[in-house]
Amino acid sequence: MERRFALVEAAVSCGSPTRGTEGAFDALTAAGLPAVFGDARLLPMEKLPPCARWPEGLRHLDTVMEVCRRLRAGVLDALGRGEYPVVVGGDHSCAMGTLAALGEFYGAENVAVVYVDAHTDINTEETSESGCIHGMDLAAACGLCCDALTVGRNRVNLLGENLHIIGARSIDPPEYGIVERLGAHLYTAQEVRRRGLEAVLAEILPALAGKRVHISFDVDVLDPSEFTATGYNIPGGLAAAEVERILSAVLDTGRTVSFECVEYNPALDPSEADLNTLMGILKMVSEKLK
Ligand SMILES: [Mn+2]
Repeated sequence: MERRFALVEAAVSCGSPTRGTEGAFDALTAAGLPAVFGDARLLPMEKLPPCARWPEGLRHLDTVMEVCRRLRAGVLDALGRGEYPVVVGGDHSCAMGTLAALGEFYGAENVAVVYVDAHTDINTEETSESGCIHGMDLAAACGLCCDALTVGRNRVNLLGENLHIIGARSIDPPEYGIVERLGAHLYTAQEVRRRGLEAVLAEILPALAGKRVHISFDVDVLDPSEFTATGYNIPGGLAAAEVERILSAVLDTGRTVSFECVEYNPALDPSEADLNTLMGILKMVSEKLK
């Protein structure tokens, strides 16, 4: 049977310091993304205003959590209809909503995540220096954060041992300890270069056996020489060809159940050069899934 897709919008930027990522769904839709995913069903989201007040250490908490609650409902709706959710952020705080849906639908212990990102996003509200929630989504999904960062039914939607982060190169000192304590797997961009991408993939892919796999792709993993339309341009990143290799290798396992693309900021892309780069990557993803 042919796979059917749902394109689910996560209209949030205030989990990050930079506005603009809430426009990514509209930009990608205008560029033809629904057709790329076989005339996907669209689940657009109202653009909520950033809130004016928040508790200490949790910037724009109410808006971020409302987006995540709506996103969870959208992803659950897609899964319930047998559709394959393609979540379009938005900043990476939306991963809390996606993972809440996946953890509930499949059972937290059955979910594995391949997190392709320049960051590890595994601060808690205690360790974060910025208070930006897009740096806490993995800690929240693994149940390490306060109740205010819980989305939906489960406090834990992902076990650390099933988390594989690849391409990170901007990591806060406390995050190393959290990764270790959770038993998560971290492959920095430096390690990918030192060991070679294939050696790293040869460790990750077998670990996905028996799991329902979610790919969370933050465009900031790309090297700034190839992609700059995102909140952080961190040198030493991966080439687009390397990112395509990672995504296609994971998709080829046949184990993925959802895909997420975050942190593209069309406001920083007047020439649409990066939109074209991203559409190329997403076309490859859709071909692998068809
Ligand atoms: Mn990132």
